[in-house]
Amino acid sequence: MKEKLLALKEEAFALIENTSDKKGLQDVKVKYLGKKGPITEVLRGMGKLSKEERPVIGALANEIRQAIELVIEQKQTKLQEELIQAQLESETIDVTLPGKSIKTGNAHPLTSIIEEIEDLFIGLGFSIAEGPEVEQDYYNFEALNLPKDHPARDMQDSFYITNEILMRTHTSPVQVRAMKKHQGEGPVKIICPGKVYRRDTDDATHSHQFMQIEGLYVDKKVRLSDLKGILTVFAKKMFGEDRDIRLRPSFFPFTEPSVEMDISCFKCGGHGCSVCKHTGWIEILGSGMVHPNVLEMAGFDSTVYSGFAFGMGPERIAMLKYGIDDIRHFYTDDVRFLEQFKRA
Ligand code: 2NL
Repeated sequence: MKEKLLALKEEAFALIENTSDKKGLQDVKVKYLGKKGPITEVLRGMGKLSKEERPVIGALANEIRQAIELVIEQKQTKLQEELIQAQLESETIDVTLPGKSIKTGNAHPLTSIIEEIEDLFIGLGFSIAEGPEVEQDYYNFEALNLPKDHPARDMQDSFYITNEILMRTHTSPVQVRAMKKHQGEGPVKIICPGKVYRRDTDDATHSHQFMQIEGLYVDKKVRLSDLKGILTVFAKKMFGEDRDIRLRPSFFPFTEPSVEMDISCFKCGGHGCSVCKHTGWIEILGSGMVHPNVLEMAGFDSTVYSGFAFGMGPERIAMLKYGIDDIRHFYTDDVRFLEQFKRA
């Protein structure tokens, strides 16, 4: 009997040792310790044993039962630990792997350029003014010294809604409206960014809809030298501190005198290259002293007040700055173009 019990113990131990899952352990437990198992059977058959044998075999059977229970428990703990370990290993995160980047959009290059110019002029004491894109003939032309049937209107062929209403051809009407609001009292110091429209055929350098930023400073004793100073700061901030500027005589119906502003070439420094067409200079904007007729029509006494105004095309500035060869890139929304202007 004793040998049989010891053999059972060895058999159970070996089975437990070779079991690799919970289910298997449960099976072993039922097989050896269950109600119909061999140990229970031994205990049940105790009655047949002699008085001397009974306590010895009983104790041994209980001892073996406890030993098997303990070994099962230990194996169970071991299996559980192995399971957790395997899980930890399989779910390890490699923190050195590159992360999944989130696809983000970016500002349109024209938006960036306009915001850069706005910030620059805000720093010089200008405010931003906006106005309607569908405009009256009066604000777009007449108040700017461009009477009906004046030949200079041909420079800005327009989209008319009616005889008196059109898509604005420049942002100047916003400035006229601002001056009128001031009721003859200076200073007026604004920049006006926005969309403008002209009846042009689209090509690499023309678009029927484009952007403009105009600036206006009206006060007592504003002079051409003030304009030159402001434009010099603008040129240096926008195209580099080494830039020089030059003013060339020009004509606009709403300014007198009128000047074009060039900057020294930022590519070659003025020696001559393909960017400046071997002249050393790049044309940036048009400007001048506000025509007395324009001041008067807007309610300012032109013998007391004077002012300067300038107008530029953000497309041209962006094309120069980023080396873009076709204005249509700004308006055809090809992401391969737009994605190149993500700000760092
Ligand atoms: C250009 C030239 C210019 C102005 C715009 C202006 C506005 C008022 C009065 C006088 Cl209210 N002038 N604007 C003056 C000179 C030039 O723009 O070539 N822009 C792209």
